[in-house]
Amino acid sequence: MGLLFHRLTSGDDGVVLRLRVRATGAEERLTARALTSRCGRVVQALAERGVRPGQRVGVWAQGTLDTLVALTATAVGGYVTVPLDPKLGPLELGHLAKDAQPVVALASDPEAVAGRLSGVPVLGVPAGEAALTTHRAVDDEPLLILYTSGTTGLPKGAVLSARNVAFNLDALAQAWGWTRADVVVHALPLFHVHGLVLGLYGSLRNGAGLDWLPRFSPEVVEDALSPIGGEGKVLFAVPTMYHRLADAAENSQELVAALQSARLLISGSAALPLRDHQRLHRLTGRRVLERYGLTETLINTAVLPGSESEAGRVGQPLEGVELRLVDDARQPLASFDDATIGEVAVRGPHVFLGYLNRPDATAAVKDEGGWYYTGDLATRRADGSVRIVGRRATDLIKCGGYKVGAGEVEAALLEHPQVREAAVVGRPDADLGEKIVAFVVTSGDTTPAALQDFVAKQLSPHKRPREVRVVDSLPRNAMGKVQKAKLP
Ligand code: MCA
Ligand code: AMP
Repeated sequence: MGLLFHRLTSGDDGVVLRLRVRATGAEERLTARALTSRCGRVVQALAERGVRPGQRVGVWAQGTLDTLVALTATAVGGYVTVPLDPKLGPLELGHLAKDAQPVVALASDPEAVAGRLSGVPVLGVPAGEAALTTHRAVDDEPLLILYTSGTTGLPKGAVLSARNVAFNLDALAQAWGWTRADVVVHALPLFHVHGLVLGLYGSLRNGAGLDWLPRFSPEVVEDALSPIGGEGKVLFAVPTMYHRLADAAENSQELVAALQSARLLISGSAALPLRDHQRLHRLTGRRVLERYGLTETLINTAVLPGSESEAGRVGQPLEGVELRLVDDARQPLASFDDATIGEVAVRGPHVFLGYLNRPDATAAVKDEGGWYYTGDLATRRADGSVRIVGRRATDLIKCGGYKVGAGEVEAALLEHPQVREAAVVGRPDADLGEKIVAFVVTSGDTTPAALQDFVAKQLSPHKRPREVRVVDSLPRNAMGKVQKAKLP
């Protein structure tokens, strides 16, 4: 498999990274040659500070071109990258500092994050250039630690190796025909698989480059997709973004034309409702292709170009991905009838190394044979194509494509002095897929808005309940356990 990022080995003058901010009209670019030498300088600066390959380096994922440089440099330099959401709250930050213990963190605006990750010095992304003397090979060592929420407790750090990432990106390149002719456009955050691994690292391994839009709006996507005499681009987005694009396209021929110009429209991170599939097809004549994955496994299945869309249908296993459906005892089900429901289990070189410092949690999801149990419920057709129909854990909520554990939000609410009891659930929402709804029993005169703000400050704001309902009591069973199914 050779080196991790083919795009950096050429050192040509093609634009490899472009960043657009609609509000300011700003557009910044870097060529492959410039990116390579910017990375050389970052690696040099880390070495000057005594940071050695294999050590963990945090990168604050701020909305700048320098963030893309830092995330590329830590990868090619052989460090273990820990991407950090600049909006992490104190509950998450305290845990992350102790759990991942990065030796240093890079930030394009160090002042904005100084002191947030206790004990971790912050280094600005150096501006100069230097020869890049290291180039990460596809090895089995950790490349990334990505924090992901579970049903209870604090987020876990999923450790992914360079081989996990390279193998998966190669399989996606094959499925989508992703080549050096493709520029990816996305407006996703850079601290999750979708925006970072597929968007940035995928473009550096497979494609011509990435157009990154640090803030999503239909208008900025329209600008970025519009071809200037060149090839169509590939759009990566979560269903909430496609929903908002469909809304905006109802009244904008320019946006319709921009979407029509794309070579591929790819959706993932959550289910794209059939209604939005159909609306986008009606408006543009184009099909949105779904792919299905998890932080721990990267991408497992993808709908191939030219296929029809169907609710929940996420395509066939990628090349090299073993996939089966299992029953409650984790025994394989033989059915391919598109009716029998089982849990999706996967095996292959894309499955993560494990959770950082959590062998117990790793053993709960990955067995000795290498099978990873996703918790997602699905059916399967004779051609192997998978349809996701639900999820085992009702305490996992997918809101706007972000995974949020109900337990984490409940724990944050219970930190509030006037909250006596809290139960958090996901409720269907046309825009967000699922919205986070909290039922609380309070002992004072706090308001729903105050509790939303409170959670938005303790945790990343996207984990805040979009609705808070104050109730007299929570339904409980004889053992005192909250019965969430009985909540209104
Ligand atoms: C609102 N905000 C607040 C409050 N209310 N801040 C503090 N206190 C409050 N009470 C702020 C937010 O911080 C944010 O600030 C702004 O208001 C809007 O935030 P929000 O309402 O959360 O945004 P949204 O409009 O709902 O966002 C929709 C979105 C977003 C853009 C689609 O959900 C998104 O980017 N989703 C992508 C998730 C993703 O990448 N998932 C991939 C996981 P400001 O305006 O300053 O920003 S990887 C994965 O799932 C697997 C592997 C896979 O298959 O891909
Ligand atoms: P995360 O841990 O944030 O990576 O989220 C992984 C979860 O997102 C999976 O277990 C699925 O429940 C969900 N998911 C990702 N892609 C899709 C998709 N195309 N359709 C339905 N669910 C999806």
